[in-house]
Amino acid sequence: MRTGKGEHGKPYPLTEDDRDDSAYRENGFNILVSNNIALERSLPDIRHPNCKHKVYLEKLPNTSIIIPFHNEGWTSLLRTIYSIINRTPDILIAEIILVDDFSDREHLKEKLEEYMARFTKVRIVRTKKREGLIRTRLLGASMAKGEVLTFLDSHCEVNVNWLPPLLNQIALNHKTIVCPMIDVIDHNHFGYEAQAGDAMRGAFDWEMYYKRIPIPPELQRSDPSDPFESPVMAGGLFAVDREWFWELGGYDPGLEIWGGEQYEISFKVWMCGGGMFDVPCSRVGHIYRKYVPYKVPSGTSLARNLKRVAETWMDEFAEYVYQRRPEYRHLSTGDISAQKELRKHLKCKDFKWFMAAVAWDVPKYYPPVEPPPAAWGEIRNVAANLCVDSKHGATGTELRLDVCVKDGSERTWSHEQALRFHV
Ligand code: UD2
Ligand code: MN
Repeated sequence: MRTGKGEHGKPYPLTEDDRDDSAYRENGFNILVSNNIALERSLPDIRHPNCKHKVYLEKLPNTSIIIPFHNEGWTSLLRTIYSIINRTPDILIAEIILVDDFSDREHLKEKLEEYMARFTKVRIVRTKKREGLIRTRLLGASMAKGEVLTFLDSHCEVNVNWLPPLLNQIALNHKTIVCPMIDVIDHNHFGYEAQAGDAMRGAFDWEMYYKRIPIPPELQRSDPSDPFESPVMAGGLFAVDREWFWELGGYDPGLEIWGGEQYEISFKVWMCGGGMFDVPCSRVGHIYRKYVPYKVPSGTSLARNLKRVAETWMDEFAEYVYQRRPEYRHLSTGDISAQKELRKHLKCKDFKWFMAAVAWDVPKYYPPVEPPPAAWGEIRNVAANLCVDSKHGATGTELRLDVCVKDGSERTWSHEQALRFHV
């Protein structure tokens, strides 16, 4: 019944002034728009219709919800909390732990503590120096008392009944990690919608870019709203049994600032006796940024994180990464003996097994050894007189229709792209 700008997840009508780059600079998304939308705005219920008829176990485990943040905007952080409080059965929340990764913005200091005092379940903890999102999540996890740990980014909006379907899957098998469908909150106008293709498997290419690929027919369920297996997660939004998380060694604490941790946790849950599912009846919106607004300390790099993960978990397949990223060969990973010891101790299967048993469909889209182009030419929609173009977007490589460019539209198409168009 709510009315107002941005309600029901509708795009906020932007004026020319709202579009100024200054609105984006601090957060990588439009904070003016965020400030003008209600903190408790309504969202469209875009779940599969079957979700309304699902029944879950009567007794579900409770969860600590852990939210790391570094210099998060005031209204985007608050909207995350309100969406959780308003759309989650209270009995399932053990606590909400906000973990401040050494922010310096004034509104995140006393003002935040005073504001959060009204929520009895919210705790605020702070790192003593900038740790990066991985060790910040670990700090939250180390203090958590809930039976399950649920991680979210600090600029999310959870949707209708998002939590029970996640907890249910863990209650059925405590060695399962589960992820919600991550919906897109537009960084310009805050419109809420599903990602292109919606329910897809998490994958990666051999430069270790995160990708999404269609669910192969072999894994499609008769009820499309049922959980399905996914080889790797996007990273930020997932739930895991607390004891199982620590049995798996948590995250590698040698991972710095941002990135790579999604592969580490995904590879290890599969290779060390567990599994991972995406749950279509659980939906959480996330603001995908236009650009990264915060500083990354020197001496840390995504490349180093990825090499740590590759060296620990990927065995001979790491070579495919180094062939595309020769500069990684000479990069120092630091000490990874504890990670290798953990892998031995847990008697984890090898990466060859992971590729054959779990990620067997990934090479169809991203072959480790690049074959010659699958097709050459222009893909034109004759009715619209538009051509297919590919562009690297926030949620992976996106294919879209664009005006046909003389010479430019005629190009080679990779195996993966040709597959999508059945060329
Ligand atoms: C994606 C993930 C993110 C993480 C990352 C890879 C989703 C929706 N998002 O990037 O969760 O897995 O890939 O590492 O799957 N933060 C800190 N300290 C820092 C930097 C970030 O606490 O030094 C916080 C930040 O406030 C946010 C979270 O960590 O709550 C993730 O950071 P992000 O939003 O910049 O990452 P994102 O969504 O681009
Ligand atoms: Mn994020």
